[in-house]
Amino acid sequence: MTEALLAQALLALGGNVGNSRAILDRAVALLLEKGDIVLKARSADYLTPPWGFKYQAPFVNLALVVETSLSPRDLLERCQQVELALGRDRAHEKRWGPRTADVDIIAYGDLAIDELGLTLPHPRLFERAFVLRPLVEIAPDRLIAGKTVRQALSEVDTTGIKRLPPER
Ligand code: A4P
Ligand code: MG
Repeated sequence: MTEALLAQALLALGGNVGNSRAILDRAVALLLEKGDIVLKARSADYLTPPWGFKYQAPFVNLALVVETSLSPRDLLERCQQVELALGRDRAHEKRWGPRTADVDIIAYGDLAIDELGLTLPHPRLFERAFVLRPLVEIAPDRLIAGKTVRQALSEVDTTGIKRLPPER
């Protein structure tokens, strides 16, 4: 019997419309539902000041380490299916504006690709404390483009980011 090859991937989730913690919990459950994405670690939830477009509500962000038998494209498609299932409406949202659930692939193994619709590692990762702060909790020594998550975090401004206590 041949086993499907598993890749380690890092996912970043965020949202600022509705009950974001409940919505992101649901997003995690939906990602794992089919069994081809296996959770290895989940960060706490963080409350983060809006990045990019500043005049909007704070976000809730979290990060996941997963293993998956899905290809990078299939993983992206799954992430987008989950966004849609949770009511994300790409047609009516502005870039970097409010959204119910955003699921980004931060890294997939050590793959570096820059294709239409999929860039890995995520192109804006090193500018985003809202990605790096949750991620350092679960993958501090993970190398992304030659840099550890810990080192990348030390180079961004984490002002205003708050770790949220567990809800239950
Ligand atoms: N895409 C390419 N590479 C990837 C990848 N590695 N992972 C493409 C996921 N998607 C990737 O995505 C636009 C397109 O990127 C997708 O169709 C996919 O094919 P999008 O989610 O609509 O992104 P966007 O809003 O246009 O831009 P970007 O930079 O991905 O922004 P985000 O991350 O979606 O920004 N502030 C805080 N504090 N926390 C947040 O979570 N999020 C946003 C939204 C803005 N400000 C925020 C936060
Ligand atoms: Mg996205």
